[in-house]
Amino acid sequence: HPRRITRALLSVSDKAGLLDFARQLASYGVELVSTGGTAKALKDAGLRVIDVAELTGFPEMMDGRVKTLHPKVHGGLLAIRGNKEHAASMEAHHIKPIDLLVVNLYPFEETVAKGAGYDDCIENIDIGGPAMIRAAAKNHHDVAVVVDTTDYAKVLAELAEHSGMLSLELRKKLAAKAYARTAAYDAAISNWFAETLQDDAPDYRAFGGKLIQPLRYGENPHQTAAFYKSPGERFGVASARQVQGKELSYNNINDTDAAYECIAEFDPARTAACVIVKHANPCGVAEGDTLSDAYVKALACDSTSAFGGIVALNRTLDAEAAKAITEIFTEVIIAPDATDEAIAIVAAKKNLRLLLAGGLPDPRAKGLTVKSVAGGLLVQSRDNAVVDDMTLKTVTQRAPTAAELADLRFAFRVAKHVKSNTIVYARDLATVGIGAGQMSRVDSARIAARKAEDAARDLKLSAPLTKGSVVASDAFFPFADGLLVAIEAGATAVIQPGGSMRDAEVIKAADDHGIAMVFTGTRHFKH
Ligand code: 93A
Repeated sequence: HPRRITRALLSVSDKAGLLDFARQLASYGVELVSTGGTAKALKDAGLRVIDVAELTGFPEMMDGRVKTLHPKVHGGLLAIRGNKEHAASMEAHHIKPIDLLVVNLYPFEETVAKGAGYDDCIENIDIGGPAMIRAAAKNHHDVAVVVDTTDYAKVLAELAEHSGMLSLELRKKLAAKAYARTAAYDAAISNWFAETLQDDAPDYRAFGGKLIQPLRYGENPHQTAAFYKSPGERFGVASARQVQGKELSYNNINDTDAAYECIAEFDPARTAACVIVKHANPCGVAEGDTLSDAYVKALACDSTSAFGGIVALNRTLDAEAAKAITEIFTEVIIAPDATDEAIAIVAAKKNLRLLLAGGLPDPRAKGLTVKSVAGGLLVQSRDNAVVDDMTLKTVTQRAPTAAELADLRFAFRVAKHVKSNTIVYARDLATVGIGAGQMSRVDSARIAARKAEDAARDLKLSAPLTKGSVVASDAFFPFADGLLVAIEAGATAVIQPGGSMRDAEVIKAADDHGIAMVFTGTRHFKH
């Protein structure tokens, strides 16, 4: 079904390549119809053009808001060629067929990107353009639609090959691209609205995003991968600047994200803090007087796992911290900023990636997270619950001491960023045992306690640091067994959401051992 092009409607905001393209169309005897600015450009170049106003019998009006929204345009695009009724309507209403539509839209995305104001953005929402594009694409059996200036050459090549005609195959491909364009355009508008409204209603199109870089491979070398930036994120890993080091891998980015989201929980105005991540789970987290102090405490939790880890800091990386971190093999350091001296110290490790994010993400910010499942996407609002905003309810006879309470808050803050089932032991504002990703909570409690024993051996301590620690659980204890493991390991206070059918049994176990327990009422599952 090749189709001859007798009449083309051109209406483009981006006039790149327009004149050459139109000139070539004219050389095939194509009649050119065009809107204001486009028509002017064509006329100035000496081409014969029919103004769309002449075609419709209406002037372009309302600041151009209404120029092509007319049955003479849409009838010409939508009429089925060879259909008698359609032909009769065309004749009755003097509608001429339009066989080729060339449109690119008002630059909405660019207008938003350059920080334009509300009214300017609204005015750059193209209505007539998408309407024509969708009409022409629907009628691709008879009409060709070009929405991308880089497709001009393809169209001209076919016109040359088929002496002024375009193939059905090309028309279909152009139609598919046309709908992709209008879909992306509307997604950009809807995202912009959502941003101005601070709305977090799940909309997976928000993840269409912008390609940052293709990655060498995915989670494994036989998988392909790429890194996209979603609109609106400011201080996350996707907008961080890489100062030095090897190219980031898929796993590096995933782990760095986990580390940076976790470190963002620690307000830099209150304390220095460090998070070390391995395989997307923290293996050591600590607050400290300085970043280097926090790093040393975080490292002590599980120095074996920290090898080849990701280190995230909540303050400007200084020389002292840079020295401490570069003593062992580290894959990535991420911080809001770094001093020149620190950058020079890190530079000695050529492969070590240093990322500067410019700031910390807001842990309370709304936003969306997405996860793929076979054939679909799961979208949810971000877990922006912060323990400082929770009302902690003491449910045991003994209330936690002030020191225990500080550690409980710390442990629950960390637990939010550990894969479930999560058990975190903490002492003196540092993790001393982390149990992550187990299928049973009791196993997480055991593993975390055992890791603390290993650390005690490494550090030549007389007892594991879980003795006299506090413990956090990301979700309720379904039975007392997990809690009993923690008590046996030496925990003296517990923080957990509560809400189990067996809360009474769990509370009793705590009371029997003189343990203080608080409920947060908020769960931090992370799967
Ligand atoms: O304001 S509109 O939505 N109303 C319309 O009827 C209309 N028709 C085409 N914008 C409309 N257009 C757009 O005008 C096209 O999509 C194109 O981006 C632009 C071209 O305008 P000009 O030819 O005046 O430069």
